[in-house]
Amino acid sequence: MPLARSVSNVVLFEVAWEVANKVGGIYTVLQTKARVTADEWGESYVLVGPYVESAVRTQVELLEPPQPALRRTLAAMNAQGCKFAAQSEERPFIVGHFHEWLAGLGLVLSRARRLPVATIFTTHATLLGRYLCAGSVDFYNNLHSFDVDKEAGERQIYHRYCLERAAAHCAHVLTTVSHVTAAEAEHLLKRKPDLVTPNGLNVRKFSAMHEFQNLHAQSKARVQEFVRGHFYGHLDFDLDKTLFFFIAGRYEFSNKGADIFLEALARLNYLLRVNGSEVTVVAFFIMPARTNNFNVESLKGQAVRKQLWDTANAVKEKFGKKLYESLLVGNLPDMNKMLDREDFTMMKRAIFATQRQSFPPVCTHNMLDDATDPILTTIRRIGLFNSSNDRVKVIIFHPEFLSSTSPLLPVDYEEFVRGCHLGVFPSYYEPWGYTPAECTVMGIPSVSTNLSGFGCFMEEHIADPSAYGIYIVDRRFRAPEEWCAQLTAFLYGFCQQSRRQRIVQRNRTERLSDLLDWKYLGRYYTFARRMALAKAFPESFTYEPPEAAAGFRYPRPASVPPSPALSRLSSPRHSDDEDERYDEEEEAAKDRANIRRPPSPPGLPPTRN
Ligand code: G6P
Ligand code: 1S3
Repeated sequence: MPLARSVSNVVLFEVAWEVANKVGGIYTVLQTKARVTADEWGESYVLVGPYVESAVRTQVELLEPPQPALRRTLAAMNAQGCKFAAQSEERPFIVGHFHEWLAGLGLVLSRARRLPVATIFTTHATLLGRYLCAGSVDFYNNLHSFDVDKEAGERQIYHRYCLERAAAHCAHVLTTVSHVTAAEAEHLLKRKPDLVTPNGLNVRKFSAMHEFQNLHAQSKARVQEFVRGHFYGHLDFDLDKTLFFFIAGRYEFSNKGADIFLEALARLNYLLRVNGSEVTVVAFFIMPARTNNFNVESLKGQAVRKQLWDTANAVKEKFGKKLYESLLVGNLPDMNKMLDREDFTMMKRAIFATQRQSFPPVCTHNMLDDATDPILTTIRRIGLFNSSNDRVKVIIFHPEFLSSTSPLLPVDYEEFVRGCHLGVFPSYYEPWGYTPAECTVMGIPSVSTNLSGFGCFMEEHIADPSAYGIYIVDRRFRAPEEWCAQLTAFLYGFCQQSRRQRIVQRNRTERLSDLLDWKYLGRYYTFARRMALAKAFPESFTYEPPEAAAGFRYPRPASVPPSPALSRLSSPRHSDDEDERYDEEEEAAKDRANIRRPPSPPGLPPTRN
């Protein structure tokens, strides 16, 4: 039963810099969570964010506030600049949920002024953690021993750090997005979070089980078209045996694991070459950096492809017309006369345009910091230059977002992900990590790490993650050389799968979607609000902690033999012969029956009156 229906005099304010203001992952949290929160709270749910004119015009519908108390407050705020006046006759209970240090000031002031507000602070990372990891610090092994004030001071973030720490300590309830970040907060902010609130998504359910597989095929065709253009003159590999890997996210070279991905790609290139593999891998890097637009060679590639397409169509038209005319008069066509000299000249010209002296570029844009860019300098060091011998090709995109209006690759991010085979996110610093989660709900396998919130969450809920296409690199207990070796083994194992095995694996990956749905994960936010109300207003609310370990538990897929010896292989573990006997529907039905599901969402916060 929704909270709002019974406790009608509670209002929830959720405050963040990224409300209707897309900066990064917190925007995704708030935007995707809005529906389940509004279902629970109805009109007693208010999101507060910065007024960004362009965002307001495109994302906000301006309405009169329904609650009289809120109307009066807003009118008073308007009249007095931005001063807060909570003048309400009904005196509703208020929950103030603040995200990140930028919104933390509101929380600290609410407490300093002793306002009757139950406060929650959610930190999606720690400032100091992010800064320390971006340097060359052995972060996780030294977490307990950093001199936090000194470190924050040296990095010139002391004022921000103090605000974050004050908000964490002032809040009735402190939450963060994963157990990894909970440990970090405990040591760097000196308060252990009361609750972990993992990030969810709105999961789109298809009526037919294979609809998302069809979407993969359609989107892959778009990516293949782009690759045809980009590699013109060097298309000496079979696109039907080409796999698309990608990494995407904020451009933090080592935090996001772009460094070990490149190293593993170099090793994969070697392995595919020496083992005479027919597979080619195209690896995309989508990380925003400073550029001054597309480079000429990349644009030319797509123009050449278009010209070849137009030429082929023109010849086809003429050929078809002659064929038709010949059939009309009852004759089989004379094949030698179907194409004339002009046609051959046109085709030769088109082929001539595909001649190129250089290798296809590794980057689609002119980089402003070309000489120092960490991805480009690493590529120069490891020598992955898209030469014919290379089985691994690299393409780097540096636009802010992929866009369906791009002259190079006209697809949006979702379509691009669906068209790829594997997302690779071997992060060192990743409080949660939406990118592999998004892959999962689209049925695309991914690599993450046990230093990312997502990776740990999946390890916790799935008996054999890799069987479901969730590969987790151990960056916590192993040395750097071993991370690279393990990542390379995952990538090489993936390349050895047959098409049938990839299809099976995508089905399994997509089956995990429920786990990442706000319909399930929204309950952690519900718990946090209840706890805050009970701490702030103990005379009116009580709180019972959620049952321990009451989450989902996915067993090994029904058709995977549970032998540890076999689990060393990349999954799913079918030979092609076994694939013939494999029945997806049957496996899905068996798995569904075996999944341990959490109890239904909690009901009302117990009230004392
Ligand atoms: C989907 C489609 C199949 C297609 C397959 C390609 O499953 O429904 O028709 O053959 O994708 O898979 P691949 O892993 O080779 O891109
Ligand atoms: C943070 O954004 P980031 O990419 O800077 O918050 C996200 C939402 O909680 C989280 O997914 C990500 O890991 C954090 O790092």
